[in-house]
Amino acid sequence: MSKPDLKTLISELEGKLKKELSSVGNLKDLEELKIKALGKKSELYSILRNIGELPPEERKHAGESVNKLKTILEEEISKVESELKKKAGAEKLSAEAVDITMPGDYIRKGSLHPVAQIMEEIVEIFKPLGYSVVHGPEIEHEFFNFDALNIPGDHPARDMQDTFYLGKDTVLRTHTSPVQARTMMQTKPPVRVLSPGKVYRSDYDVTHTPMFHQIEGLYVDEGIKFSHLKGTLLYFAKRMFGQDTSIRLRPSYFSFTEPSAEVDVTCVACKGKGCRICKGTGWLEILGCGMVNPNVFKQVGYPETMTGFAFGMGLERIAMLKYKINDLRLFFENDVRFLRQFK
Ligand code: 2NM
Repeated sequence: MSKPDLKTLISELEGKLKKELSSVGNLKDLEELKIKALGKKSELYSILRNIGELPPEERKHAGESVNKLKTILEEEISKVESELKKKAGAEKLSAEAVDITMPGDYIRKGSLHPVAQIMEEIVEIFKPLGYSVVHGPEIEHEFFNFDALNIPGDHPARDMQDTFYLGKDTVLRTHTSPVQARTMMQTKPPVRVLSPGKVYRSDYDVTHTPMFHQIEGLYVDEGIKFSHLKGTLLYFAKRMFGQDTSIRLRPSYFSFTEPSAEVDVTCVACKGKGCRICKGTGWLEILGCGMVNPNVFKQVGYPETMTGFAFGMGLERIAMLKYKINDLRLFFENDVRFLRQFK
């Protein structure tokens, strides 16, 4: 049998490779075929290499036919490649598709801490009376925490036992009244402000924590009387604990107010009949208050004729009464099972 001529060889190779190409089903197999058809070890390449052995007049034609086949194969392969890529892309898309008819992931919403909720609630109650909120530093100078508030140097409240001293004359504020002293020094009356925030006292047992929250109110103008204080507090108590709530004032003492009083509300548990919670009295203490002591006005540079009232309360205590919580420590443990009840 004579050696097949080049033309036959090429057309057989073309037929064979095209057939193989038509049965390739994925990009990996295509890559293998590409190497087999066009690589250094391919039949096509070996034909090309042997062209040098042909008689010179046949070489040109042979070279052209091999190159023509090479171009055809490259084109066919790239056509198949782009089809396979398209197919693979579509498969990937449908595999990754989101089923929008499935129920969504449940995203748990957070909520404010009950003490923060009480704080906001009190601010909202006083807003319609014209009060605005003021803030101040938690690290306070002795002057604002004590002197400006008519608490003298030898007063027991200034003792290391009750107050966290950070330096000779800097303290962690023991109440939010220094914010009000600062406000008075910065603004001319009338002044109507609320100062909510953290306060610190060196005290730690079942009913006391070294940090707790207070809100204090201050109303200063000419002609402010004790009756304004009483009316304001009754309005507050009814909004906070219900319209059927009454208040009772008992005389008390604070160095920054004169006269001073402690305020009780109708017991939230028994509505005044007397129970274990109010120790049979029908009343629960909620805050302290009084007419601002003229010595305070003097300290902040207000005229002698100025009048005003102030009040202050512990937010944890109000939250405990309102939500009927029996253990102060629950506010500080941040157990989500407790906190989730205040959504
Ligand atoms: C209270 C009770 C009574 C009070 C006094 C002042 C200021 F700055 F005007 F002097 N601010 N807050 C005050 C008065 C606070 O808390 C139980």
